[in-house]
Amino acid sequence: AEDGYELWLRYRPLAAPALAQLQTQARRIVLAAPDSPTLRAAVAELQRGVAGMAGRAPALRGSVAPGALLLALPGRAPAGVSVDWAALGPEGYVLRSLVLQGRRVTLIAASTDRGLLYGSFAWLRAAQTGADLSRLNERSVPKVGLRLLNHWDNLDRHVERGYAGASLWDWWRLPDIVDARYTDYARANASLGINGAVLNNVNAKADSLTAPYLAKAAALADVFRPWGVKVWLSARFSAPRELGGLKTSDPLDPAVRAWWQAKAAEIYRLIPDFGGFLVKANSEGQPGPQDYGRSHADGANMLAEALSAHGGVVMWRAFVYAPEAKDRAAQAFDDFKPLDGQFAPNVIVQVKNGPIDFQPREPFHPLFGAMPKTPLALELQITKEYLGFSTHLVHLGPLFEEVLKADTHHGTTVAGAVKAIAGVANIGTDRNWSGSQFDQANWYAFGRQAWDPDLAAADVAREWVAQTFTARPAARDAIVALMADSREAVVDYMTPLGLHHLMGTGHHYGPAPWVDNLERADWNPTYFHRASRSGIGFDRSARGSKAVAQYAPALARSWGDPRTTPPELLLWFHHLPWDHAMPSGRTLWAELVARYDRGVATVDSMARRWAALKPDIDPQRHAEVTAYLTVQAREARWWRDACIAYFQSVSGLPLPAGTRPPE
Ligand code: GCW
Repeated sequence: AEDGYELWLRYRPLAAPALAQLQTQARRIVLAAPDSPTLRAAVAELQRGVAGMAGRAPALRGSVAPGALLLALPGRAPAGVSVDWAALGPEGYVLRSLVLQGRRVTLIAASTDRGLLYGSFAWLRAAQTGADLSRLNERSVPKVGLRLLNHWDNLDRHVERGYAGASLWDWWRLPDIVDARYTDYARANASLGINGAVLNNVNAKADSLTAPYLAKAAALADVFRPWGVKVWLSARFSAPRELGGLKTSDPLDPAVRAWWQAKAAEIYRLIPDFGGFLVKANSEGQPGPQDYGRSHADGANMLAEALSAHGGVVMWRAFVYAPEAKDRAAQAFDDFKPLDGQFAPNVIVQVKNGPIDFQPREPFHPLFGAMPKTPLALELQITKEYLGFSTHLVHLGPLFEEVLKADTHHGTTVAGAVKAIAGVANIGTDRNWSGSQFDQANWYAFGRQAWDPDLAAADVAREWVAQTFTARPAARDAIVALMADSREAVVDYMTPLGLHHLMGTGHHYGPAPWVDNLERADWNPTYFHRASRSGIGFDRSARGSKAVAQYAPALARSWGDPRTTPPELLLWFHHLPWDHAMPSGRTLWAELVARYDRGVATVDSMARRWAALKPDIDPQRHAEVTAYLTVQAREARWWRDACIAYFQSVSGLPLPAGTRPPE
């Protein structure tokens, strides 16, 4: 059945002439490298892929012959192979068609087993996407060394903000029962170059650090290891008190430090390549160093000390906001920027892409580029907490691209300013892993764009479509276009023009711009949009919260003035009268309504274009996507009509001339 279980590793039979080409290019596999679990994984994957696409698996042979796939490490490569091995680093690879002693072969070369694994997946990707396998010449080196999934998975298998079933990790049956699905999970990640997974929720339970759970985590680590995926854990800061029976978890207390050191040693005995801890501290009620009057740096450094002897890393999250802050968007910068230079070398400060919380559109977070002495991680959300869950078709590649390539004006892009990229996973026990077919593309885009932030989202989407739905150019490109349009559509029908956080309380699904009575003011949609009789928007300019001054001077200047702020961010930074003149010639009010309408129209067009693709897609997946698009078209209207009606009730303005009344 075409249920999507195989993700982008489908390896369906190729048609002529691609079939003949693959058969000539993959007649045997030759290893110029010592045997290892990772190489066995690579060879098994190549055999599986070729068997699927060409009907016959190439055997592993000792000698080079025409049509060989030659996997080579430095010092083992046959004469005639010249590769700049050092430039490949620990993960890069080369794919090259070449003639070796008169035989045409394909070289997959890397400095490490893991590089060969990534190169093997790249070759399979080339085969699945219809590349000319006789003329390969590709060299790829990841630009960011740590590329992690963050699972917000609880130990009871509920996934916080998860819309794809339960947690994959069957804690009850582990460590003795090891589901084959864990291997498929690791394969999928390896195919994208994802090299780490934080198994448990950042809203962590101390239990995950107890001996029984560590044994379970170790069993997963054993499965993931050949595929180059390291296990990490979220650590609860109060664990010394909760588990160790200590009176305190004060990071400067010697007994607390000793507890964490012993805990780290225990973990590394079980998981020698353990990645490290991810920590959410003093954020949304989680315990942290501030409970003891200590700083984020004190807390992070104490854990870093415990991990450093083992080569481990602390990812310390910067997602903090207190009810007292006058602008929630400004707080992380205010708290963390002064700590620049105070963190231990194995601490990475993990910053969400934007200063609020994974909205359909945010400006990039002002900490990027602003903490030159501190390694930073970029945290993206693959699960679509604020973008219609797994029900709405929203492709995140363009959102990821926007933030990765954003110029911080501190001399680097956001991608250039980070040492790690983390994605909050959208994976669960659903047969299709991600809750919907198209949500698989968000996992895919995350991995590929984290590996190479310079990639264009559309190119990555094209690869994904070719490997999943169809490689036929016309249909493939129609799907890619639909995916590309989907991101701006959700911005338009939920939160256009820089509006943010208008979603229903708690669950964050559907519109609720009217909510103004939550226990914390900074959770209310009215806090964010500030609509009144006179205008709308959050003033973060010099006249308002001044948060715009957290950006580099050139940006602070242009975003500090409504005339030079792009319409996409206008109401993020400014509070403006309803009749403010927009570049389109419309008033702000008319522009807002036009954008909501445009969002609905785009979803309708996506549904029409998908319907026209029926002959190109298998019935099961075509019907599944159609059903979701029907919901999305209805809910885009719900968003538009509720928001416009609410803003009208506040502004007292009539609908702009020419606006269709709600259906
Ligand atoms: O996006 C918000 C979510 C919380 C989440 C928190 C965070 C894990 O609503 O569910 O908690 O952010 O990122 O810590």
